[in-house]
Amino acid sequence: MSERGRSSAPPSDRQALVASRRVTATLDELPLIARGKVREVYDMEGVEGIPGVPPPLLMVASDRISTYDAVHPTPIPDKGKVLTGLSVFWFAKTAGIVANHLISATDGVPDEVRGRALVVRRLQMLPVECVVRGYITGSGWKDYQATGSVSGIALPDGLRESERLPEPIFTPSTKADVGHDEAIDFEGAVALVGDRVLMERVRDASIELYSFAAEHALANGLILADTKFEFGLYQSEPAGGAHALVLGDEVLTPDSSRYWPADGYEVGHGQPSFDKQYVRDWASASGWDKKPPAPPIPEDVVAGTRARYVEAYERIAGEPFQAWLDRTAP
Ligand code: Q0Z
Repeated sequence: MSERGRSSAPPSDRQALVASRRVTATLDELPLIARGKVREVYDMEGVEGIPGVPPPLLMVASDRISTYDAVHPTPIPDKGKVLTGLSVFWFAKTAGIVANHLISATDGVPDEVRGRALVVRRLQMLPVECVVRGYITGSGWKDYQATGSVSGIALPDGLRESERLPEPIFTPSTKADVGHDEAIDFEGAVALVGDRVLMERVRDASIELYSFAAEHALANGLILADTKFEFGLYQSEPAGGAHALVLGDEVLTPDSSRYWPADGYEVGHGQPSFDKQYVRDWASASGWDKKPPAPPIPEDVVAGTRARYVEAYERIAGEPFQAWLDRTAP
């Protein structure tokens, strides 16, 4: 007999909660708590209420795409599903390095966002972006050219653009609410987090995650030039329990990382983005001044870009993208 049916005693608060909730809410019933350029976070409070355990969150990836920091009005079909599938792949592959926030890609996920949403544990996020670089490019290349260092780490003389570094480096940044994150050194991260030993664990886990992923990617024809992680603390007990370090947000996706095709890699200049290069090339040639609003993307560029995202999934996860769609279908 069911838990509710067994007793004639009045239901406990817990039983009332369980009995009153629907198994899965629809998206419009959930409070939006954070919105990024291409993703949203919803509060699942009341959906899975367990006294003493913080209610989970729902992270939803859209099909929106940004180039040059501006979001285009044209979606890339399945981009949100590719990125969500890749995050899940990496969460599973790296769970032995560090715990992560993933609860489920199916249970509790509203039908309308199946495949592109994850139910995750609510964390107390650390106020630093944990960037790891294995190659010298982007803002790291600019800083190196200006100072010979990145994030307070002195690098060898004579590095050329896009060159592989002797070893991966941890180059944290602040989390800006608006505008760009500001590069800081390790001591700056320690000051923000307020716990040196914790920050050392975060740095070491970040470098281990990057090294593992870069090796896997390269074996599949992709260079992982750099990536960004976000960590949080999870209080497992209702009160007074230990705070566990947990990997959150999205991980090792093309939106949080720079993936380059290994084929054609050449030092001495910038490398094409594995996923966004068609859009960037088209946007540059279109005469757009790269200031918002971003222009609509033509059909053939959308199709080519979608194919690159699917190819990234299949190369990294080592399975047809259809397998992800099948596993997460309502
Ligand atoms: C991450 C963000 C996004 C906008 C909140 N597990 C967690 N616990 C608590 N907070 C977060 C997470 Cl992932 C959390 N963000 C960043 C993500 C849209 C902002 F999809 N915000």
